[in-house]
Amino acid sequence: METRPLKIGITCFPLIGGSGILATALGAELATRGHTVHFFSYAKPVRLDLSTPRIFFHEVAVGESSLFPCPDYTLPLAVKMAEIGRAQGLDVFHVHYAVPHAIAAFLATEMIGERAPKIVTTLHGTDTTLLGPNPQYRAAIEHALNHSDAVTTVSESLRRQTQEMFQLAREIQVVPNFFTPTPPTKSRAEIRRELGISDNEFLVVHMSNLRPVKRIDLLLRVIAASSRRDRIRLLVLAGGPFSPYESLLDELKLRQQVIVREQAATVEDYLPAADAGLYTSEKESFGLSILETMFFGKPVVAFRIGGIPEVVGDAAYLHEFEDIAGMASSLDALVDSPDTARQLGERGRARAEQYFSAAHIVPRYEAVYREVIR
Ligand code: GMT
Repeated sequence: METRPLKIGITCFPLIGGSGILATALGAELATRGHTVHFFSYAKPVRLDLSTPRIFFHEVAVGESSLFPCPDYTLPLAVKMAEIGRAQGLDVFHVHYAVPHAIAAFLATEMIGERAPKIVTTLHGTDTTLLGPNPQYRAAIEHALNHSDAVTTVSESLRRQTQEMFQLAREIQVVPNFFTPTPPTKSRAEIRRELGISDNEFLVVHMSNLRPVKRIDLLLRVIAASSRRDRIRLLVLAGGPFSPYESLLDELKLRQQVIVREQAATVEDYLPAADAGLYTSEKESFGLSILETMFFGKPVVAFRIGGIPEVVGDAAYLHEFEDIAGMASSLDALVDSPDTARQLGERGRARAEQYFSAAHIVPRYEAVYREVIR
């Protein structure tokens, strides 16, 4: 198999969300391994460092025309991907999400014609769980998947759901997500001091974009149900507005317990201060935030849904969806026994390093690329 460095186009969403974060980290890892990576998005992905050698970013302006009923992104994206794909002789378009990215990649390769880049589509969840059942999108997603040269999902659970949802005449490979923690810039004590957390308080962290699927209502109810609630503080690192949950804070009398930091891009600056992670999503194809929490050796409490069991194995406390009392008693157990918390956290860290490090996962994507261009 040839081993020359590849030219890879990565198309992703730029916001704080697992898929964009994963795509950005993947691009950075690929570049350090000698490949050239061209990012396409409507804004610079939040964690993208443009000073990294061999990384380029192509901003795509959303199309506005008085002829259209609403702005259009897919066609300008396809045009930009075709232009750069042709000019740079890209080998692969690795698109994160079928809608609209794989559709744009399909159009771009049609425009380029012969020698067009191969298409690798990675599904992160929503294409299958939210858009798949929607008849306005389903056939387009199916078409984009069937016309990709390879399709990957981030968990076995999502692979199964995708096969059930669509008529696919193709294999799907599972390539799980990875994470590389960067060294924190502040000590645990410093961060706790800044957050106003005292030594005998137990800091629970939750990181997400707060979409409805993250079930922030349940998150707050678990804290409220804990018999150790007076010793618990909850830090929400929010990739979206917290305002819809303010009234619930008052209803549950949790205002003193909850600290919210909106748009916190660098989780490393907070995770060392935490004692546990709490995740209450009703759907989660992987749970990159959970993996990030594990990498910092913090025990995780979550629901047994989607891809979460594949990520945590036996290194977390998992409960049936909506078992608030069960989750609260797991939190209590961690508050009461720092040794248990430490051991569970260390087991999670070991599992994260063993199965979900860049060294383990990035070569699997490289193998997918080599396979499709072979
Ligand atoms: O979960 C979100 O709201 C964001 C979304 C995204 O695209 O960034 O996350 C999805 O992709 C992540 C990275 O693969 C996964 O860790 C998340 O589990 C997945 N979200 C869902 O399936 C709801």
